[in-house]
Amino acid sequence: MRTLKTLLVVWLGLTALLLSHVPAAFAHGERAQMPQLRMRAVHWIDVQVSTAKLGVNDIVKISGKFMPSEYWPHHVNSIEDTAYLNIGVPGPSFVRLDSRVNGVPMIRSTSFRRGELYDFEIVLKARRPGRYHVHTVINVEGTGPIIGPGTWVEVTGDPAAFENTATTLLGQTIDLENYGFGNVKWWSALWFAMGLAWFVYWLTKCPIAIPRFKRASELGPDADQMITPMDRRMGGIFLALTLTLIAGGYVYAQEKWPITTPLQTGKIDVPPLEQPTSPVSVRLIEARYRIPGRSFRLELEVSNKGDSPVNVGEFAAGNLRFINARILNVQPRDEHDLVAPDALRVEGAPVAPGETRRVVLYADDAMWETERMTTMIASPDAVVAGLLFFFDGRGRRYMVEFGGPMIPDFGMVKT
Ligand SMILES: [Cu+2]
Repeated sequence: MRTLKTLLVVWLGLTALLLSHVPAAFAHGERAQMPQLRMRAVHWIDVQVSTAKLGVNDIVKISGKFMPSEYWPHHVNSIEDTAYLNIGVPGPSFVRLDSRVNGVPMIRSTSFRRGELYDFEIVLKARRPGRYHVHTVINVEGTGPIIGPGTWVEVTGDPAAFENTATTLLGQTIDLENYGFGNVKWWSALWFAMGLAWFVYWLTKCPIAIPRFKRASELGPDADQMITPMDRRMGGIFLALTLTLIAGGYVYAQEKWPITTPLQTGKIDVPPLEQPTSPVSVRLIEARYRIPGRSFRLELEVSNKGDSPVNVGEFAAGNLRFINARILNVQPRDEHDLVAPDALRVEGAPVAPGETRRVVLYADDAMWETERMTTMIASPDAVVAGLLFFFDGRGRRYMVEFGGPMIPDFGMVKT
């Protein structure tokens, strides 16, 4: 027994020691999501955050485009069923004033079609000071949150100065920070008091709790004798009081607020954006991930039906962006922006007008490892997808999605 106690004390001490040395965690789960889900769910494009620093009550707008992948994994519920555009931040640090997809208000859920392009804008008002990693999110029913790129946003100022008023359809201005809070407190206290009174009444009885249960089990069908006429009377009083409070509360609310509208839970339709037909088409010949080099190699057949030669400027997959520095200059916005400004090597391009040729891409960067994308090699469904951004001689951009099986390369066999 003594040894056991000593062991327990040592174990508790060690646990406390370990816990006290855990470094502060800044990520909040974006890396925990399966890489296939990140690569094959939603492609986020040109996401902009209007400001990285603002005061309490100030507005920040998050806008951009997204495209649900054609390669959406079939083992999870589809974005074509029920989806909701959202923002992922820790705690109630902002309030959302407006969110729109292709101009349609996103108060309700909707569905998005795979392979289509959508424009979004979300308007937030800063509520609490702090530094937040703000992510776009699409919640898909049955699948969970599909997380978009994150940006650090710093909020300064006095939290007490926060204002959040709204005008109702009847023209009344209300403060959403505390509207109806008095009612919530009063009703909670009342029901708590009722419950407590009921509990205290039965505490005065003898025997109570487990001895009473034992006694009732012993008596079997005769256990009803334990209930006195006084118990029945108290039960009746409590029942009448409860029903009166419920009915009275209902009548009072009807009198005081005769006009109410129910919360809207229906679905709303969003027509996708018109997409111009792209002159560039792509067929994936082979995707390979070379583990020792953290190198993703894509072999593609690219056809150019346009009038100007095209080259690949960017390859984006799972919120990681690999840039071909010869074509594009993109720098990370902050220390956690997943952009590799010079990590895309292109062989076999540009592709001349009317030409179809083999193009090989190498996206080599430690981000594959640090963002935990490499666990895709452990998946029984190792299909990858991503977006390629082609640019022609006149600076026009064409987006093309590709997808297909990925072969891991352990660096053991010379190919
Ligand atoms: Cu984050």
